[in-house]
Amino acid sequence: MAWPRNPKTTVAAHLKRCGVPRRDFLQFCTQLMVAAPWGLAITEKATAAEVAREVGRSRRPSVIWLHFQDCTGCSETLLRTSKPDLADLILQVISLDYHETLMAACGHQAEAALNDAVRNNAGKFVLVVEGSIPTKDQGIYMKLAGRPALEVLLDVAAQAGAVIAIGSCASWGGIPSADPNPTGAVGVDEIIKNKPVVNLPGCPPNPYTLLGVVFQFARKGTLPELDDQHRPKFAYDRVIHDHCPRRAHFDAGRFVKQYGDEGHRHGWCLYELGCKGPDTHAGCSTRHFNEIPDVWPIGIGAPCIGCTEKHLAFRVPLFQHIPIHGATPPDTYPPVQVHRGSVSAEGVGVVTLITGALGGAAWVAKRRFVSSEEEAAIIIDSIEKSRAGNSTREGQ
Ligand code: FSX
Ligand code: SF4
Ligand code: F3S
Repeated sequence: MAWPRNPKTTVAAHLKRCGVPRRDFLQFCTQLMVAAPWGLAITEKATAAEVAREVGRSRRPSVIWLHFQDCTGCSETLLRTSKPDLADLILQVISLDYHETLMAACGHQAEAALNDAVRNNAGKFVLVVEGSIPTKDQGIYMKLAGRPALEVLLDVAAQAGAVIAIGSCASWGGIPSADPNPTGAVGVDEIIKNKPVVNLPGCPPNPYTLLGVVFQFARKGTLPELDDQHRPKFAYDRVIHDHCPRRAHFDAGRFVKQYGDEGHRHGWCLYELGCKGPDTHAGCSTRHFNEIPDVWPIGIGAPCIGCTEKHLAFRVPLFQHIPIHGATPPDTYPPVQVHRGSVSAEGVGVVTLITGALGGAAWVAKRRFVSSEEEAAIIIDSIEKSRAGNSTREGQ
């Protein structure tokens, strides 16, 4: 559906026309409140009924969703709710005007659908990007309709009202950027420099974080407060370790030594299996997936891999311990025997490369007067120069 031309076409009017029960809508709004207990303009100090009123008054936000190098897990997390009605409702409250994996169109029809969606909603739509962008070898590792993904991103983002990078891949490269990063995968904010990019890392992230940001933009025209990595503070303000149900076991020195041992069966702390929870900012420990209690990595007995942190996930080996910077078990408890590991030289190289690329690409943002094709070439050139400089330094 296109962006509603009639200003009276609000979320509430649309839901009423579609016969969606108010109870379901209130349930959806309650989930938004759980995902954003503070720091989101539409839920701050509000009751469920007030949130429903705010969201109901919004025009259905137009969302254009681009897929690059990813596993589609971010789309899945949006649609795999425990109750099918809720997934339907999510697709009613937003106007998902383009989404390659959900739409029936393909080929030329899909291209036309993207062009129409961008033209009809120019300046107003929320661009959601899932997946990383390949920049190596002129970006040839991913093409859409014969054009490198990088060019498509530049074109669509230029017309967007807001840009959201959903998932770790779109936020900072994610899995495709793991060493040796064969496609030169980077996140959206290394490409788009002339407007703010909201990063929602997680592999996948909580879908209500996305919906909260989309509705604040739709209702208030603003974005929530972001941290230094452009993540909304309302969802990434705390480390998992501080709100982990296994924390009492950590403090008492009760650690799982291997999968399936007695401690594992009793739900003890996973630190010695490499859990990255003490250094990972995310809300998973209190906001579980699919609205099912305990459906999150640690809840099902797997250590956190730090999927929201670009210095951890796919950089630091799964079973490697991380240093504890905060509280440690009291001396009276058994000590935590750990090998204080460090990030590999390769891992540091990747991070340095990305940082260098970021600086190199920054000046490119000022050059919006060139075509997206030329701009893509300039960005690739700057990233490759940075990469070459990095390898020279490593070889010395
Ligand atoms: Fe997958 Fe999304 Fe991970 Fe990446 O989520 S769940 S690989 S963050 O881009 O599809
Ligand atoms: Fe939970 Fe991991 Fe912290 Fe243990 S180390 S308390 S499992 S976050
Ligand atoms: Fe990711 Fe750790 Fe949560 S791996 S999903 S941040 S528990």
